[in-house]
Formats: sequence, structure tokens, C-alpha cells
Amino acid sequence: MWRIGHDSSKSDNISALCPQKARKSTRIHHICREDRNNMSTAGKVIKCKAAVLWELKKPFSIEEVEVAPPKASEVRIKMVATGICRSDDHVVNGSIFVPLPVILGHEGAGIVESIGEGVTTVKPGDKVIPLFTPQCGKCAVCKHPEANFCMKNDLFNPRGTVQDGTTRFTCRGKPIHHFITTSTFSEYTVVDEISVVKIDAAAPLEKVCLIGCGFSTGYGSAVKVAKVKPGSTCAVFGLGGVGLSTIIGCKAAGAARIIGVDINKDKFAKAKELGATECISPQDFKKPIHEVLKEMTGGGVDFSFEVIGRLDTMAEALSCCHEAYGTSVIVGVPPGSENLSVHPMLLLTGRTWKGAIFGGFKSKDSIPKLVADFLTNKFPLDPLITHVLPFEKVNEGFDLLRSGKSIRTVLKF
Ligand code: CND
Ligand code: ZN
Ligand code: ZN
Repeated sequence: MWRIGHDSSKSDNISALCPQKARKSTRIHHICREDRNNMSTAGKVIKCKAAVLWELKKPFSIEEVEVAPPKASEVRIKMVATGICRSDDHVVNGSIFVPLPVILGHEGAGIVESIGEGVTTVKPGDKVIPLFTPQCGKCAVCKHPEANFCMKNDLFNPRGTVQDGTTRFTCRGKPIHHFITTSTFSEYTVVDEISVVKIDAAAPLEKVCLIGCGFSTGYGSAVKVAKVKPGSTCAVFGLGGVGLSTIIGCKAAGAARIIGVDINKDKFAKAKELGATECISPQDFKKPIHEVLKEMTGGGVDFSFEVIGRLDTMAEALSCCHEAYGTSVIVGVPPGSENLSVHPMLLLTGRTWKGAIFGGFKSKDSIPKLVADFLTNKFPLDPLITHVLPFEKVNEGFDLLRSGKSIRTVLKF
């Protein structure tokens, strides 16, 4: 589950980060800001539709919600499209803890409707992607050249709010929580400026929404976290939207052999289309799959990735990489409060074991570049999108994921 630590910096007032906030708002400044905002809705509460999760293990309820205007350092976004990721489902089934009731969704793209005081990096009309891992630019993590898990995140000890500790959503008179600073299952959402980034105006939002989570998480796990080397051998456990994106990354990095591992053989054809050189199902073998993989590769793979979110497959993925030089990356989100026990010898002989949120990418820095790379055909997104549904059919989209029939369903508003 996401809730494993405590971030004491969360109570900091984010508006302190914004130099413009310190400037007293003059009448002229006010007029300028209003001018740039959408005049018909700016500063007003917007009533719109959202998918509210009132209780665990229950369907989403499409409700009319009130979305308050953005306060200082906040941005209100009109959502255009959102993907459905397995992490949203982990919340529904209780594996990831977040406060309820909640508006889920973290893989979206939209257009800025209005901005709060002091916001400088986006303006109304901009195409944007909300960031489920913010980039405040000020914390120790943001200042670290490699790290990306900004301390202003709402994944550890989730409060389900924007940075000032309150929510901008209400429904039937009750406050509704935000989800990991995004809440894309709503026609309008409010996020902090540190949790949104402007992208190219030419970007098709119904596709690049996947760059908000699934694609970047998988791709970055290969190219940035594992740093897959040309000519290497990789094993990818789990061939959903994130795992297939890991395969795209392994291929882009020049891997010579990419072995897909999944119990659902219907996933094999697409995995091969995207770069897997072979695919295997653990159910076809009597011995543990790490032994099979070690035999197939003469001692173990160079890089392995767990992109399912199960403890047993995390252990298998670690064991299948070479004992002297293999690297294994955890990408899947593990269930609740369970621990994984492994023998230290597995690491002592030379393996590296790591994990990352959002493919190790610093979100604000990387997303505009990834969108630009998509626009110049450096990688595909279309093969990942198997279904497109109107937003109101969100429950149907989750059924497709749970039954293994979809890779990504994109909901359009
Ligand atoms: P999705 O459910 O689409 O894919 C998982 C795949 O795993 C499916 O194809 C399953 O058939 C397969 N699978 C299930 N059980 C087994 C098993 N025992 N052995 C082999 N294969 C199996 O999920 P997704 O691709 O959307 O997400 C994958 C994981 O990544 C999931 O745990 C999600 O929560 C996590 C994730 C992580 C991050 C991050 O920042 N690290 C961001 N988003 C999602
Ligand atoms: Zn996700
Ligand atoms: Zn930060």
C-alpha cells in the first residue's frame, strides 16, 4: 500500500513557494488574472459529474458534485480524457488505503479552466496533465539529481486533500476526498500548481493521458530506473498497460531478448507486437518460473520487472535475475500491510533490487518531453488503448480491466 511513511512537511503552506503570492494583489493584477480566466465560470463553484467511490468494493456512483474555484497556487482543470489504471482498482478493493469518499483517477489530461492567485506555469486554455507525483522543486527529493518522489506527494499517509489540507469537492453536502493530487474521474478537478504541467497544444489528450501514469511508469522503469543496456536480456512479469510500456522501454533501450511473463495468454500477442521476443505462462510449468527463466537464459536475466503487484511474483522476479549482476525492479503496487521475506544471499551475491514510482521520472520535467517524443513518433500509445468509453461508463471500464479483456480503457468526457 502507499501508506508506509510519514511526511511531516505536508503541513507546510505551499503558497509560500510562490513568489507572486507574496505580492499584494492590486486591482490591475486582479483584472489581468480574471481576463485570462474563463469569464463564465472563473471564481464560481462548478456543478458537474464525477465518479464517487463512497465505499470499498462497491461500484462508482456517477454524482453531481460541486467543484470549488482554485485558491492561491491552485488550478482548476476541465478533464478531457482519463485512463483506468490498476492502482485505481487497488483502492476499490482495499489494497491501497485512501480516505473515503473519494474521486479516484490519476491518468488524465485536460484543459485549464481557471487559475488561483500566484499561478504562473499554466494559464486558462493550456493543455495539461495532472501529476500524481508532484514536483515542488524545493524539497530534498526534488533537489536530488536522480530522485523523483517529491515530499509533497499524497501517496504516503494520504490525506486526500490539496496541499492546504482541505478538499475542493462536495457532494450531497459532504466533502469528497481528492486522490493522489489528481482526481481525474471528474469533469472538473482542482490540483495544486506543483501537481500539474503544461504540454504541447498539439497533443491528442485522449492518448497522451496515458503519459500521466501507465506509459511513463512502465517505460521509465526500463530506461531510467533499471537503465536497461543494449544487447541485454529482460523479463517482464505482468503484461497489462504498465508492463507493456516496460517492454516498449526495454526495446527502446536496445534489449536483445525480452521475455514476457503472464498467466493470461491473451496478452501475449500484443506483448510480442510491442517488442517481447517470447512469452511464457507460469501455469505451463511445474517448477517455479524463476528456475525456468534461469534455464532459458543460461543463469538469469540482466533485468527483471515485477509489474503485477503480488509478493510471490516480486520474489520470483528477484530470483530470476542473474545472481552476480542482475537488477530487479518492483513496479507493481503490493497489497496492504503484507511483508515479503527473501533470503539475504539473493542480494549478497551481487543482485540489485530496486523500485520506483512513476518510472523514476521527475514529473514536471519529464512529461512535456515525453509528450514531445510521442508527437515525433518515438514510441506508440495506440496499441495500449484497447477501449474508449464515455466517462459515465466508468464501471464498465473497470469490469474490462478486472476480467483481463482490456489493456487501457480511456474514458472521454
Ligand atoms: P493490469 O491489471 O492491467 O496488468 C497486470 C497483469 O498481470 C495482467 O495482465 C494479469 O494477467 C497479470 N497477472 C496477474 N497475476 C499474475 C500472476 N500471478 N503471474 C503472472 N501474471 C499475472 O495492471 P496495470 O498494468 O495497470 O498495473 C500493473 C501494476 O502496476 C499494478 O500493481 C499497479 O497498481 C502498478 C502501478 C504502479 C505505479 C508506480 O508508480 N509504480 C503506477 N501505476 C500503477
Ligand atoms: Zn497508475
Ligand atoms: Zn518536491
